Amino acid sequence: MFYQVYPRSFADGNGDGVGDLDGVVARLDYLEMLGIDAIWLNPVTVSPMADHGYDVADPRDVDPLFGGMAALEQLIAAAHRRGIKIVMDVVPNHTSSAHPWFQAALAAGPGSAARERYIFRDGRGPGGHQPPNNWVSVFGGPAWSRVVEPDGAPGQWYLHLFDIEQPDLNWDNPEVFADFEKTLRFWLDRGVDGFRIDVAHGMAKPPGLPDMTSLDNRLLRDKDDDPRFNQPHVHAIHREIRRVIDDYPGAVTIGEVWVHDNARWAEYLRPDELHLAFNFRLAQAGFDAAEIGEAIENTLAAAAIVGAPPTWALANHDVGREVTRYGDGEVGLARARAMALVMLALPGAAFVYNGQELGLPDVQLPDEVLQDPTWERSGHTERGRDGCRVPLPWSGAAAPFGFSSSADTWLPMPPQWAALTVERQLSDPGSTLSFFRRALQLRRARAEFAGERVEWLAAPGDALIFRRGGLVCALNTGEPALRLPDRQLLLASAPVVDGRLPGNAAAWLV
Ligand code: TEU
Repeated sequence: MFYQVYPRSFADGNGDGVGDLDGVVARLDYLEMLGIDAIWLNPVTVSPMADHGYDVADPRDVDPLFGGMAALEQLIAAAHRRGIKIVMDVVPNHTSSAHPWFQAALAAGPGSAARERYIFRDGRGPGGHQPPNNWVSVFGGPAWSRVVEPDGAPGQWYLHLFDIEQPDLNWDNPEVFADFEKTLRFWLDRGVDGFRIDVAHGMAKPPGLPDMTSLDNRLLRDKDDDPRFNQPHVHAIHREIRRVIDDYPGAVTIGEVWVHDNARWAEYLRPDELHLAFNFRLAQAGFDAAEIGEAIENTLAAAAIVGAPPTWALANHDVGREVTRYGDGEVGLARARAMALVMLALPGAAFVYNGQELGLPDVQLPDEVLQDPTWERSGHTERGRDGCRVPLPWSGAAAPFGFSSSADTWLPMPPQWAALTVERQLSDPGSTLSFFRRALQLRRARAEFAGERVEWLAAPGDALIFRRGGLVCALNTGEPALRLPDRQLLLASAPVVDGRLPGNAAAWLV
């Protein structure tokens, strides 16, 4: 059970309106009470925060915004005392443009060794005015920006698959891995238990950087025919990473692998590559029995190719919150609770995104507060990911709901969240938080939650019933109530009357 902490939004310890590591330490009792095994921390390393930490200027130090190195050391120690592991985010595909390497590359000019650490190319056409190829940035606009050379002349172009301030590293240069190895060892030596590897299907670029053949909407998504990602020689990089990780028994790697074809996705999980990889199918499925069944089957099948444990997530800081995806309001929340039971019944590793246990929805934010680079880069056509990153409500009746001592939180918190605070929900046995606590407790304690196999039982078209070990999970996505199998009810996401499960609900039976 991983719990994803988005550090900007979890809890603010120093009252600057942005969450930090002291805030996480202060809330460890809460996480312990939830019964999690590990925290995945989104990036806390030194960053100008153009992409909220995914633009790393120093991968071996903690940003002062989050409390600096001392705060992380304290968190590691305090979490370990509670038996909670800490997984950090590492970002090998790119650095920040403020990284000393990139600054040196700008200063050194074309043909220099410093430029060889990134992907600099001359432009095409007269005067080199056209970018080197037609690649687009995941956040919108071209994936190339032109620099001004030290002599003041318009110069070369550099590749950035994400923001302008996130130049892609040149992984064909051995210095790049050598430095990444230093980073991995640096954190492992300080007691970190593993890494979530950002854009783990990136890094390797195809020889000659051929044009993309299809330019249909690739904002915040890609497809398998895309030359920007999933190049075969990325696997050599993962094997090198694994050699380092194997020096630290028990350490784990979790790759962010946006590869849709099962066979190609599974390649990342071969015995000498990653331990785990995110599979986003469940997060992409609508609230529809057939779609959900298909996503589960597919995820299990993909992991089975290499005998790796499957992973499950309904939300994260990129894809948005499932309450909203399932229709928002009461219906969205009911469905999200149902899907929590489905996810937590399945074998493998489950990821809960902070606030999911409170049933938080995405927030419709006004234009003027948006911060995700996607908003600007897409020419204000894509609002970006801020709506799922609003700070967590802890207590009290008005914003900032105990998140911070400052009312000026980095994103505004909606007044309706008074009903969703941790404090309110802890005192209400019918709350989403109480429901999650119970579900997580059962998942940990009950012997029925065992076994790698999922067996499908007969169910009507708008329902799913599966057995895993001694547990049966039933999901009703339709309107009519579903007659549950004749077993003992362990937990349901909505009241079960006379053995009948209402629509938009799920149940666990033993
Ligand atoms: O995400 C990568 C990302 O943007 C994916 O959502 C994208 O759809 C995919 O890579 C396309 O293949 C990670 C982080 O989770 C995200 O927050 C960062 O903004 C991004 O990398 C850049 O570091």
